[in-house]
Amino acid sequence: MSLSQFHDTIAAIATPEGRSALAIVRISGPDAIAIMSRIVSEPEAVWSARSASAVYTEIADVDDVVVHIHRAPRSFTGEDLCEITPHGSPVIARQILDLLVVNGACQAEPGEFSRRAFFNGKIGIEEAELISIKADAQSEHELRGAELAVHEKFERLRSAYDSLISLIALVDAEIDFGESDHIEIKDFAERLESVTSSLEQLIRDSANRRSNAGFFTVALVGPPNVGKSSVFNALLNFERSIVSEVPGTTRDYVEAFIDVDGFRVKLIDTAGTRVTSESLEERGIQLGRIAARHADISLRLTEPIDRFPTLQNGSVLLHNKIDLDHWTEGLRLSARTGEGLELLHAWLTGELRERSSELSLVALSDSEKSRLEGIKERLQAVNLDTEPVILAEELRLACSGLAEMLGMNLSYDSLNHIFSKMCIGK
Ligand SMILES: Nc1nc2c(ncn2[C@@H]2O[C@H](COP(=O)(O)OP(=O)(O)OP(=O)(O)O)[C@@H](O)[C@H]2O)c(=O)[nH]1
Ligand SMILES: [Mg+2]
Repeated sequence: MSLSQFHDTIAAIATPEGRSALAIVRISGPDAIAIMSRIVSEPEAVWSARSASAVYTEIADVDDVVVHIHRAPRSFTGEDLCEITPHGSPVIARQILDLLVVNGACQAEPGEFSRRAFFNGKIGIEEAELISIKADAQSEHELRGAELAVHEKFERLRSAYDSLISLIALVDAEIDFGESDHIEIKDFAERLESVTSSLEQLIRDSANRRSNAGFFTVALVGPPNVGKSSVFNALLNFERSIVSEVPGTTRDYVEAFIDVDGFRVKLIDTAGTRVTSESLEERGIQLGRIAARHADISLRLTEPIDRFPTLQNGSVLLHNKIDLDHWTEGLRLSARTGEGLELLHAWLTGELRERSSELSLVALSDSEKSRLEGIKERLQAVNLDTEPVILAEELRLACSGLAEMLGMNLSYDSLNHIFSKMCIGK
């Protein structure tokens, strides 16, 4: 039996548009199984299917599909839920969704399946936030980092909440039994101060968080012909940027994503820097400089004839063409023979590890930050000399703000904020 508070049935494509072996279309709600059985060639099989079982059937003129049937309340949303798996073409998935809608389902809003799961008590607020992260993460490190950030935030909020609850319990006991010697004022003040400073620390840590948008940027810079495009292609393992012995070959900057030991890296090949009278080349050089300035790591390439390389704000020297002359110091490689490429990879991995550990662990959204500021200020304004009844009320108000951030008594607006960030079908 469904305990769901929702009366309509929603449907959506849960997989991204594009080529894939299989796709998933989801339908959830009180009429999910009835609507499902209207569009398949074996309705009885769907009707009588046990929860968490699969039925292989056909949707006429569309595709043969597998339907996983989950009955309320034993499903992700807590409602009757079917997951239809057709072949991967987006055209097929869309035809199935259209059929479900024609037969009575509504198109789901972004995050609506998770919203239902939350309201029906199937997932908590932390899990809901993690679902969104799991759908968006582009690299292993981004995923792990974001998971830790969410976990850390909730841990710290929970700990502040628990401490406040125990302080409120003390004041309540004072109100109920009048046992004033139960409250040690000095101890009480210290405990309250420790909650306030833990919230302050949380806000500070999140302000320090350096966002890297899920990837690091590495720019290859230097004068013409040192082999920037050759190193770029070697790291990509693909001929993406044009290489030639003519200085000034790269005019624009070229970008590509690579994976460096689980880190997602945007690699940028730039136009060789030199004095030129050509306005197009000059513009290309300027754009390259800007890209390099914003990069996390800027690698300044040299070749044997480039004797006195100029290093700018934090760039790192990388000697190329060691097949022509031998360098004994620093990072060195030959894009032509591949010698030193592995060492460059290892060096990059080390640098990225170090930089990612600098990213603070806590992630607060702007609205969470301002709510926490409000709670902190409320706590700082608490007057311990006041009547216990008023004191309890002041603490309760601050505590209810934390409760809301922890997913208890959430307002409609804050829920919308969380779920609307998710994709459709989640
Ligand atoms: N011997 C040797 N030649 C190399 C090496 N790397 C690149 N070259 C050659 O150096 C020349 C310039 O290479 P590019 O990769 O186009 O150099 P670039 O720095 O991108 O040059 P611009 O785009 O003009 O700024 C080409 O003829 C390459 O084949 C290397 O490791 N060894
Ligand atoms: Mg080039």
